[in-house]
Amino acid sequence: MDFDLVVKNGIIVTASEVLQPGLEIGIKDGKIICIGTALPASTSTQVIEAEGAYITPGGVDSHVHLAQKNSPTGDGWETGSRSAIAGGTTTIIAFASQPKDATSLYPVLEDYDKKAKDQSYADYGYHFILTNPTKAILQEELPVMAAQHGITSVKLYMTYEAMRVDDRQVLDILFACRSLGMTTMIHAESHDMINLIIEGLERNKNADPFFHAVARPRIAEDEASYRAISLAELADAPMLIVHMSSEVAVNHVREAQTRLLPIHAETCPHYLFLLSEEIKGKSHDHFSGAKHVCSPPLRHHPKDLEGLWQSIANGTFTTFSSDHAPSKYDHPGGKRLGLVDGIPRFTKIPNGLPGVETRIPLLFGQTPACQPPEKANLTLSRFVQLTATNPAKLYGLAGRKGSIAPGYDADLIIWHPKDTGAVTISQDLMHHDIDYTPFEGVHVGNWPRYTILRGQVVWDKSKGVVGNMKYGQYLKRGKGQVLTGRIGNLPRGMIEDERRYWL
Ligand code: DUC
Ligand code: ZN
Ligand code: ZN
Ligand code: ZN
Repeated sequence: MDFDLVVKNGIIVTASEVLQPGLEIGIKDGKIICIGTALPASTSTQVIEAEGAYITPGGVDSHVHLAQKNSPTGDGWETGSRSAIAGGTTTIIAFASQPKDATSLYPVLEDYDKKAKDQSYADYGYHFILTNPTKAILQEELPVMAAQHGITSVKLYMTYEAMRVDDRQVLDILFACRSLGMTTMIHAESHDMINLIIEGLERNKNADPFFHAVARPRIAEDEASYRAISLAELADAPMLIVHMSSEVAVNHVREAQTRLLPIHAETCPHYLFLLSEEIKGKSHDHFSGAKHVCSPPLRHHPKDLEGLWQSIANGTFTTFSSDHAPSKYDHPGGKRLGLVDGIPRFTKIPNGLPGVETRIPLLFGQTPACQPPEKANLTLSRFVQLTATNPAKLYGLAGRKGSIAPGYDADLIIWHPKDTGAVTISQDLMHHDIDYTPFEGVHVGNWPRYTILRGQVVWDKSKGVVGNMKYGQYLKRGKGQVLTGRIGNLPRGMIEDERRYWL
């Protein structure tokens, strides 16, 4: 076999093991052909010597917002995907968002296809955000979207007037998705609790960015998460609760998993590394807390972080995604959204942070590859599960993305050998089209030396982005797998016994 690329002598890490040092990965036509020793190299074979380096699967970021109309100064596909590969992510699943007045998903798909085609450095797919789930969409369009276009997941919002669906609509969607083998993602926060608090804050003229965190307390997430799980249990359908930030809410998920329900949880770097003090603003710029406004908000206490780190380590979280949902701080024309005539109005600040580039290095920094073992409670295999293997399986990319094995796409991160490659995150190093990073000044113990997508080096830390914007391919995804609990015939008593009377 004449390989196109052989990666030699690294330490290969998969979701289940850390392989012995010294193995070689043979790659041809973008695929991993074999893992072995003394692989032949011809004059046309590119060889990468990776002695002392860990090799992990290219990252799969299953929660990325690009080119959405509700964030006009956010990243588009070119800059968002460029930022992804610079941080080790080779696959992004972004959102195609249904406007509330759209009664068909076809124009929505066409619109996003236009924005993404030939503009992506990374391989990509979409989840639909459903805001208006008509009968025709659920019964006629979703089956076609799944079978022909490979879109096998949807996201729903329980809050935001412009996007939210009510509990009955959530149920209708869950039943439709269940029969199609689609995964439902849900943003779980109590709309009514949040609205009531915002009314009170406005009455009392509490409008600084920090009050965003006051308006969305943990209990709003806890209640909505439990409600979402209950709706999924009634429908007996898989669900992933996105961007979880509350330990109590995550405990609801864990309890559901213990009962073998197909409930998954996702968290994001900002909830693990940042606290709400970031939203308070700096003395030189009173409004700068706007840079850290996201929903759910950053939480108040170090104890909040501890609970989430435990759930990272113990397997409650299935995925660790960026929720890259940025807007510029200084908008073109000198405007800052959320400053109205110079006065802060936190309800007008766009929600979401940039993070597609920093996601993987931040988590890798918590593994024994970077930290002394007693400090790092995250194994290298767990890092791989969270950043690549699990999102690939959950969203229908198993067998192709998210692992290092024969037959898989040759998507790899090659890390610097231990004790080299450390970086202090700063805006100067970023490849997004946003004017700040919320992780400014955070130290990470390593950074990808190379990112490889389908056998091509697309990021070389000594040169920068060396990939091509037209190289990213659209991914038609298959049915997702349930990674926690199981689906069908659940030993749950009442609901299970009685369902036959009404289904
Ligand atoms: N939900 C997201 O998924 N991203 C950003 C903001 C939000 O509310
Ligand atoms: Zn959300
Ligand atoms: Zn103020
Ligand atoms: Zn999001």
